[in-house]
Amino acid sequence: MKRFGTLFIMVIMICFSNTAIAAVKIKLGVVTKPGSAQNIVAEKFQELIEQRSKTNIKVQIFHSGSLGSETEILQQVQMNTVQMAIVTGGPFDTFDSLASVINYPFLFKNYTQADTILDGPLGAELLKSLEESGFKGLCFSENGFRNLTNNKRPIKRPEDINGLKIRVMVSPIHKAIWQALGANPVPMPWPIYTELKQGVIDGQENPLWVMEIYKFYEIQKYMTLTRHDYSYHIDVASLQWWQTLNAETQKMIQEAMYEAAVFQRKDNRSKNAARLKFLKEKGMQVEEHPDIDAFRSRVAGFKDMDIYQDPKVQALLIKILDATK
Ligand code: EAX
Repeated sequence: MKRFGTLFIMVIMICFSNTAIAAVKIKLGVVTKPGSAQNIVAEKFQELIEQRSKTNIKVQIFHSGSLGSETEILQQVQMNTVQMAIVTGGPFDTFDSLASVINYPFLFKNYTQADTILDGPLGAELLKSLEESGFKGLCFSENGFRNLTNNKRPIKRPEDINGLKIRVMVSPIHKAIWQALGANPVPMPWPIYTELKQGVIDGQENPLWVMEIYKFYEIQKYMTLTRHDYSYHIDVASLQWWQTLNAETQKMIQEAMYEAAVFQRKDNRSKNAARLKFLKEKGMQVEEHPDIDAFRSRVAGFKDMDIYQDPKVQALLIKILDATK
């Protein structure tokens, strides 16, 4: 009877240690400032997880570059000095070449395709692969489709871009895209307002919310709706840290982050029409119907590029290209 009692207590203890939500403090990094897509995900996640864990889990958001560039944030996540981050797809492809697949130009034609692929098994393949570089990939949120702005001239066709100095993310594939489009691409970490203002660069490309939140309408006259790239964020945790959490805590974090991501994507999409109107009212001259076929044909041979020759990368690219035909 006594032995049975001890066993019973042990079983109860094991159950509790496996189900209790760990008391943890999470440092979460984003490079952008409040109001930005990344911050909306971060704040929603903080709200959900603190509520559900009854504040056992506390989140401190480090934003506006207080932890350095996106590359530097990712390095801190690898070392577990920062536990979580919402980071734009661009800088990821220097950590895991599989990320360059999603940065492929004109890959997703619409949001449904993006959601289906990224929330499905192909997205899961990329998230899993990140473990090799020390990240626990949780899910995807979004910047949105990227558009070109510049301060020199209206752009309708790739020829109009010739020689423009366009800032690109620190990503080999983004650099290659703008080289192929005839620009002089300048890789540079975020933020870039000062460089645009001083004319160190002529233009940049980003989704509409960036032009509004970062007030690019003050310093960029022309915008072209090129939608050349669906810009995603990967919402990650430090793998080293993740492995210290019990299953129940992991599950709660995973679910809260996914809900935050879905909330943010919807929020972002619902605001685009108003943003376009706002930017025009602020005086931006917008080319809404550029010659997209001409842009596409400049990057048509991209799957033969060196970046995509690694068999693992090529295999994922072919699967996604097939699924997005
Ligand atoms: O989200 O570096 C970039 O162009 C990103 O899109 C930026 O972090 C805004």
